[in-house]
Amino acid sequence: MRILVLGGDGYLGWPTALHLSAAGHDVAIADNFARRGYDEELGATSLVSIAPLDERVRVWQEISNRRITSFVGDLTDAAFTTSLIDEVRPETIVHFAEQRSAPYSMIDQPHAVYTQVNNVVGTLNVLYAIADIDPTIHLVKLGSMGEYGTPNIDIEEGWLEVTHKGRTDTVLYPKRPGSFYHLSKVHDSHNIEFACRAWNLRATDLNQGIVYGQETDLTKLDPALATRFDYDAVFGTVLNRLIVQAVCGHPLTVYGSGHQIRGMLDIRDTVECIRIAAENPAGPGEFRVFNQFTEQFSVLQMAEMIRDAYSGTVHIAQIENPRVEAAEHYYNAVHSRLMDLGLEPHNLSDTLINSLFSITESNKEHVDPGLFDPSVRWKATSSSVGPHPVEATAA
Ligand code: NAD
Ligand code: USQ
Repeated sequence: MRILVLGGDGYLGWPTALHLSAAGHDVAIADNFARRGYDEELGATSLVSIAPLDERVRVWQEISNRRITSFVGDLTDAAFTTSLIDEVRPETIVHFAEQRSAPYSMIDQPHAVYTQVNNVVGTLNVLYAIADIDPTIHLVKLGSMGEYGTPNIDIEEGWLEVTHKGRTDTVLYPKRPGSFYHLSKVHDSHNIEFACRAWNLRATDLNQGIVYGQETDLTKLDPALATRFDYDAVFGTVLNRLIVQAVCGHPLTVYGSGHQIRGMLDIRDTVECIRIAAENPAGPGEFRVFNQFTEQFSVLQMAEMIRDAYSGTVHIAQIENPRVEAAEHYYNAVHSRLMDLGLEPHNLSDTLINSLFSITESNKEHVDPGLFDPSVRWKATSSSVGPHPVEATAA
């Protein structure tokens, strides 16, 4: 099928575009390079160097003889979004294209506003373009497990049956997320569910857990196909960060008790989940929610697994938590729908952890230890300096 990957230059969007292209789909991608701009703003870079988008696409075509068409533009520009979807005429849109860091959204007022405008307006523009151009397009939207927060009851897949004063209804699962970024995903989910109800659109909201890993079979084929590997305190996700810290001899930055539990998945499972969701579309008018993670761990458990797997000495530091989040909580999230559709998960193992150790070892001289300690606190600040994503230039 024809698939448009929005955010196709990102950590997950690029390997997903490769995976879908290799599976025989006709893939186009769009991106505004905002993620490369946050690097400039924060003075951080991916530990593994990443090629410009035009080079990535060219090398993939040389290796696979398959073409990925690329477009450069901003989804918050409604005219761009509409003309993009009109030109590509996809059967499926996979939407990764959002500001995705919780700490970035909590830097100050301009970053919170930027995050919510970028994410909510971009998604609204996509919904309007689908409704105007072709309501049969299946939207596969990346949401987040963090939308749910840490409720004291089991987390269901998107919907909850509630009996109240003797009457029963099925309602969207109540959300209590922990950052303005995660809240942007909740707002998206509500907007998408409404668009399915009002305009008969079809959508799959993938409430994804925290992704770890840096390689898929396809990104390994050539250095120009590599995806990002972030370890800084704003964009690095927890397991990737702790691995780089272990190799560099820095104490592992466990925030607080480390008893926070999160759903996790391997990047190889992310790309496969997207393929499965795309090839098994939601029905007309259906707002479908899958919880996309494979295992759950506490942060401390992850730190201990890394310490036990590493050949050198690893010190675990339980530092003051810069975030506002529950330290001790119940966590039991249903995640069966992707397995029912055939996902065969890669569980976190010493083999995977060791492969991340060796990726880090080979790039160790580029690590900036100044990026390890948390730089953003969840207290309210208002500053006049806002985000400045790089200018979009033609790919
Ligand atoms: P990423 O920042 O690496 O990729 C997002 C891409 O979207 C970037 O290339 C960025 O330039 C682009 N983008 C952002 N705003 C845009 C706009 N307005 N117009 C066009 N392009 C825009 O992030 P990622 O880690 O690949 O995450 C992809 C998606 O998956 C995000 O929606 C994120 O919230 C979600 N997600 C990620 C994780 C994770 O652990 N990385 C976990 C759960 C969910
Ligand atoms: N944490 C530490 N030490 C660190 C970094 C993080 O203890 O050095 C803790 C945090 O306090 C938090 C947990 O680890 O409790 C996860 O933090 P994270 O930065 O890995 O993940 P998070 O902020 O939740 O965001 C990431 C992605 C986001 C995605 C989300 C999935 O950046 O795009 O939506 O994971 S989920 O967590 O399921 O919402």
